[in-house]
Amino acid sequence: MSLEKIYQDVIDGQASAVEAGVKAALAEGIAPDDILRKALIAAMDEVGTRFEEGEFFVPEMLIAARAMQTGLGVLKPQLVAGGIEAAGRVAIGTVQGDLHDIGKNLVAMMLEGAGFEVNDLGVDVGSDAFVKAAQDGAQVIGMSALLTTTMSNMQKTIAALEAAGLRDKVKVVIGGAPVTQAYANQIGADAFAPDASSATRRVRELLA
Ligand code: B12
Repeated sequence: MSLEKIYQDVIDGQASAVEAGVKAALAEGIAPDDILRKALIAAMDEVGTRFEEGEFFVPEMLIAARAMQTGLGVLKPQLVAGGIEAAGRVAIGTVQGDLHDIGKNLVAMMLEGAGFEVNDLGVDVGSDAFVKAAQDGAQVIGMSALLTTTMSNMQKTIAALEAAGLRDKVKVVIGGAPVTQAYANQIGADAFAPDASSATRRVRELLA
């Protein structure tokens, strides 16, 4: 099974072909990380480019995203294998107004794989729900945003944590395509990570 075939099937939104392709690639011994990066994530990048260029519209983006999620589902056991000790408690969600969850799900999976207990709050998560998660014992709050228009809701959550007297009790890590280290500094987040594997590293560092 070639990675190019899986890549193309994601772009074409062929979920069952992606499922079969990922299974075949794993059976052939192709590294899960290569399948993830070179086929699934690379395809979503291409979908984003086509959307920007006006070649793809929301429906195409949506069916490609479904195909990607199907592939991720097959990879999940491989990505989370090996986690044993409870390394800490993380609550993660996509901020209010934002429905993108593929990246957030991937970060959640990698954290689980690294032994963290993950409370996935889902998408369109308001400040109150993040505050509640911190009150319920999360040591780290992870926020994802894919839209420049929803990024500012990260800052709102940080303000809400401060208002609830919780800011010094939890660490805040942020990510998502438009988010940068500079933005994290600007809003007073404790860490930023550009991808799921570095997210795990950063969360480990925060709790060390
Ligand atoms: C798939 C997709 C969709 C799907 C989402 C399906 C789903 N279940 O997630 C659908 C079709 C629903 C969608 C809708 C929209 N989308 Co859209 N979408 C995308 C697309 C193509 C891919 C995103 C993706 O999944 N990437 C793959 C994952 C793995 O990458 P990632 O999310 O960046 O995550 C990684 C890192 O960022 C990081 N990370 C992510 N989260 C976190 C969290 C933490 C704590 C940490 C540490 C790290 C981290 O780690 C992840 C793994 O490595 C992007 C283009 C792109 N290249 O980003 C556009 C894009 C994000 N969408 C865009 C737009 C405009 C929209 C819409 C407004 C379109 C419309 N007119 O309706 C709507 C908004 C809906 C809403 N309210 O949220 C724009 C945003 C432009 C902007 N600057 O704001 C983009 C960039 C496309 C473009 N090039 O124009 N979209």
